[in-house]
Amino acid sequence: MFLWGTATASYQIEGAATADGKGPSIWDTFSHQPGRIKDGQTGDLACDHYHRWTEDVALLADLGADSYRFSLSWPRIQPDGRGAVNRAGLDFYDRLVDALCECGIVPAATLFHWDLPQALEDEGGWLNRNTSGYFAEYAAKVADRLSDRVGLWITLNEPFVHMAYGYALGLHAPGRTLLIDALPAAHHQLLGHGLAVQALRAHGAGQVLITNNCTPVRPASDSPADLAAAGAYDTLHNRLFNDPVLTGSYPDMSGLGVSSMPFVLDGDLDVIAAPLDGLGVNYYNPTLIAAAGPAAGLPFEAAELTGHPRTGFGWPVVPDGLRELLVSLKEGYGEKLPPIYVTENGCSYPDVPGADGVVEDLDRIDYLDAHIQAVDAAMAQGVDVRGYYVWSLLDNFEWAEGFTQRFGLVHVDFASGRRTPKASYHWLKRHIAGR
Ligand code: IFM
Repeated sequence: MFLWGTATASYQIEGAATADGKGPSIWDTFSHQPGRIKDGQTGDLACDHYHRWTEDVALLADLGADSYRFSLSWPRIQPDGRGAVNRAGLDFYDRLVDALCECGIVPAATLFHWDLPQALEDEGGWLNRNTSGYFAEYAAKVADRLSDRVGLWITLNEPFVHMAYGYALGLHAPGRTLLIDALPAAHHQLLGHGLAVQALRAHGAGQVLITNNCTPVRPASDSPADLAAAGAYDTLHNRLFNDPVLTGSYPDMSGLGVSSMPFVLDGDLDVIAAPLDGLGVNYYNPTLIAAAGPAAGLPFEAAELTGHPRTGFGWPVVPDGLRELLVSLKEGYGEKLPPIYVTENGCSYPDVPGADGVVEDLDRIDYLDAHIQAVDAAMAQGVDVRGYYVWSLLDNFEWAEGFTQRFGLVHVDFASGRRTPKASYHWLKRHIAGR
């Protein structure tokens, strides 16, 4: 069965930052630091989903969604990232999962979508190998309670983005600026993934995936320098995260100036390469890469991909990039590639309700229509795609951009919390019903 769904993440929608025993996450800390988030916003309230979740489940049911991808807030469940479960926190997800099942919606639960417990960050976060083990313990506790009803488990969301933005560039929590020295944060996330797969399976989980953010990489020119830079970027963004999971080995990192990775210990890659039931793929746009000047800290830099329409975020709209990506994964990994779930795809536009309250987000309809056609085209080329999740169900907290980027099928008035389905929601509802 092909699953039509929508996706969200805990810190982006839940609010209730300190409710019912929840501990602080690195995003609670980071968003309260002056200058980190546009307009000084935080996720303290966000969409207040923690209190309005029944409304949101009703929206999913009315949409006709087959599945809902959400993430669990680790510090809501283990306030310090280890030890005893905070019962109220896990109860929240238990009720959500029950309500989804009652509506016939398959819960797709992501264990980690970037809101690491601050207590673990205080010990080094993902730079500390111990975090991988704590992550597996958390996975076991959650699966113990929910695995009888959760249909799809996703260990990590976009470990590349968490490493790059959080540990290399400092644009996201925890705000570290280590450039290439952030690599241990990649490896320890992947090790945590592998250990969590074992824990999930031991505690009754069915289908287990990882979600990677993937981008087709294009060189800015045919010059040897740009070609080498594009290769290096492809290694860092895509292959560093797909290769170990799917093939049990890391790619050659020499294009990035990395000759050894001493933090990779014997046996780690066997753990990381545990067989999966699917690969989650998040696609937004291709990336154009040029060689960086000698003074730059990394050998590449992003160039502007021109000739395409742009979303409100300024991201190029390139639907065929999704087909190209899916086909290249099949060609690159062959038999080792499990079924693919497009676990995120979507766009932000500055949607404003009209005088009649209607949000006519026709750009989003065009965007979704074209990208769904791209998935169809990839399937026609033999790629085994099992699901498509729109990012996002609701307008929400877009990390460093605060509330300035609206990705939702449903408009949220952040002052009142009022939800208004946009024209794209009604379009997708008809589309799902028609398939
Ligand atoms: O909002 C994010 C999400 O948390 C991860 N993937 C990309 C989305 C849009 O930037």
